[in-house]
Amino acid sequence: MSGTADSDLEAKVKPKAQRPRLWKVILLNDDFTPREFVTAVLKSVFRLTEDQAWRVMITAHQKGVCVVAVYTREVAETKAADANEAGRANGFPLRFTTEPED
Ligand code: NFA
Repeated sequence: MSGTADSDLEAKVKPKAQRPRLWKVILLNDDFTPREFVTAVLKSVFRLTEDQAWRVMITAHQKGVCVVAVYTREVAETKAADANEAGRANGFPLRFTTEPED
C-alpha cells in the first residue's frame, strides 16, 4: 500500500458527494399554439432571453421537439406543469414533458 493509514481510511469512509441526476424539460411542437405565445412562456417560466426563446421555439417547430433546459427533478416537473397550465389557461395545446438525462 502506498497511502498513509489515514488516507486509506478516508478512501473507505468518505461519502461520495453525489450530484443529483438532472431532468430535461422538452418542448413539443403542435400546429395551433402561436409562435409568440410559445416564446412568451419560455421567457416567463424558464427565464430564457428573447433570442434563446425564439431559437428553442423554432427548433421544436422544425424538428418536433427541443430541450428547453435541465434542472433537478422537482424544478423540472414544476416548470413543465406551470408551462402546460399557461397553455391550457389560454386554450392552446402547448405541451412540455420531462425526462432524465442519461
Ligand atoms: N408550430 C406552431 C405554429 O406554427 C408554433 C410552435 C412551436 C408550437 C413550438 C409549439 C412548439 N404556430
